[in-house]
Amino acid sequence: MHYAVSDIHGCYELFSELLRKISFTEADTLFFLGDAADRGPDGIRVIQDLMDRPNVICLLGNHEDMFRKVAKCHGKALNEDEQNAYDRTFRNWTERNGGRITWEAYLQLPRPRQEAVLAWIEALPTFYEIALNGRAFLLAHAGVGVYEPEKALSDCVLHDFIWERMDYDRVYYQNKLLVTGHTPTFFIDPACAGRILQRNNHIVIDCGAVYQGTLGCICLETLETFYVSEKADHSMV
Ligand SMILES: [Mn+2]
Repeated sequence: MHYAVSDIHGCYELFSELLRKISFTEADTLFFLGDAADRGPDGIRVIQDLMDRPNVICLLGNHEDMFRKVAKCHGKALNEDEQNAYDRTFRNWTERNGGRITWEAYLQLPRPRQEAVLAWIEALPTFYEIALNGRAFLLAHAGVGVYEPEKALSDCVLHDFIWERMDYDRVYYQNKLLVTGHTPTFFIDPACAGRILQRNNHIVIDCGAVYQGTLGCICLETLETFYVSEKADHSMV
């Protein structure tokens, strides 16, 4: 079976529990839609777990993008413009997006492992298309950006795939299901808090694990949903 999960945000224990819940084996494939780390406690552990699994296909999230921008330039000689851009990204990531805990854990890794993590992030694709059981899926961390009729994938820029909020009231593609994370479903519709949202050919799978303690997952063949929850809420870091 093929499953999709996103926005683990360092919740390693929840992720492990989810894999047990779906009885994930080497015969299955998991799509991970980005934002493995930040805010939650064990981001580097989540990333290394994902790296070590041959049957997990990971996509780039905005948090991986901030991470790579910082890690790539760290310790390098930068000119003034590069230094300013680095400082801005570093502050945005570590102060506003919960990246400090990830960065500190990354710096504890042996150098070759740091390089392997960075190389893994650099190789992440921004979207993935697959057809299963007669349904076409387009998977991306945030989506394909602001709705425009006839907008082609080739018209999308990086920001669309990893940052932009989509319009979930609109059908973007008549014959394709858009599977995305990035925006917790409670933010789109409070009635969907902690649940995967399916409407208008959107499947939004970020159940806000790091905010509300529920990690969701969907089987793409059956559209069956699975959830694991913590007892206590996480506080935002
Ligand atoms: Mn995101």
